[in-house]
Amino acid sequence: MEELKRIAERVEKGKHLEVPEEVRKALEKGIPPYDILINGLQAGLAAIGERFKRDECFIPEVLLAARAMHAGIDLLRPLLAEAKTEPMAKIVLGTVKDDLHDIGKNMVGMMLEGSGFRVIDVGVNVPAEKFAETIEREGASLLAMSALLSTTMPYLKTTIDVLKEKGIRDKVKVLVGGAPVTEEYAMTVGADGFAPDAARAVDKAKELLNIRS
Ligand code: B1M
Repeated sequence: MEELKRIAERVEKGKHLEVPEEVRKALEKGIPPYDILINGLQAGLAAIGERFKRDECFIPEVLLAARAMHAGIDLLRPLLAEAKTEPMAKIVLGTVKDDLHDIGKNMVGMMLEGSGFRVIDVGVNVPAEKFAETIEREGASLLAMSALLSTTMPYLKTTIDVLKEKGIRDKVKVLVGGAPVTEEYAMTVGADGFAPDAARAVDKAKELLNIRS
């Protein structure tokens, strides 16, 4: 559909002022909000995500696309809530204790949300207990943790150990990432998965939760 294609293109190009206008036009044409979300906004973000994976664009372009997508989601959110659209799964996201870096985490969050997940972002400098409490309270099925410093990486394991102590480790998948984290390290701390960037974090989350897209 022409309207959805235009929305996807505007998102991909990071046109955050044009996206709401295009979304409004699509709504006026009677296109359902969920279609606009999936085949317009998400399609645009997925396209830039794929280009990012192939090293065909850079982080600022992904951030601009994510911002443009959010400008569209802001318009759709009340309509989607009315339609009781169920999000795919709940994800608790945060940067580990003693670590204040949040740019990469925010990118991961925006990409996950843009892909239909409900993201509960608990921020930066997050103690293990707070991760655990939020997972339990929200009934989340995935914990996504960022660590950006070699000194805070071990806290990924600390958090996973606390989940075990509280008896909730088996109820949640754990995905980790951040510049110093590697696949091998992720496995040694007992995570279920690792992703090197925000686009691949979405793929990995879907894989861990057996969601086909
Ligand atoms: Co800091 N910092 N910093 N810093 N900082 C780094 C990370 C560093 C590499 C700089 C350097 O020395 N070259 C270095 C870490 C060295 C190390 O430990 N290996 C460092 C240091 C040492 C520090 C301080 C200790 C400096 C000091 O005070 N002496 C201090 C620590 C503060 C603290 O956290 N307690 C500090 C502070 C800061 C600022 C506050 C000034 C600021 C953060 C602002 C903010 O985030 N709001 C800052 C910044 C901006 C950086 C650099 C320049 C950029 C980080 C960034 O945002 N990158 C960084 C150097 C660099 O990378 N060039 C540096 C862009 C972002 C999109 O990438 O976060 O890697 P990234 O996210 C990627 C992937 O890692 C992945 O997806 C994203 C891309 O798609 N990813 C995930 C991230 N989380 C994921 C989760 C997933 C999956 C993938 O699944 C859940």
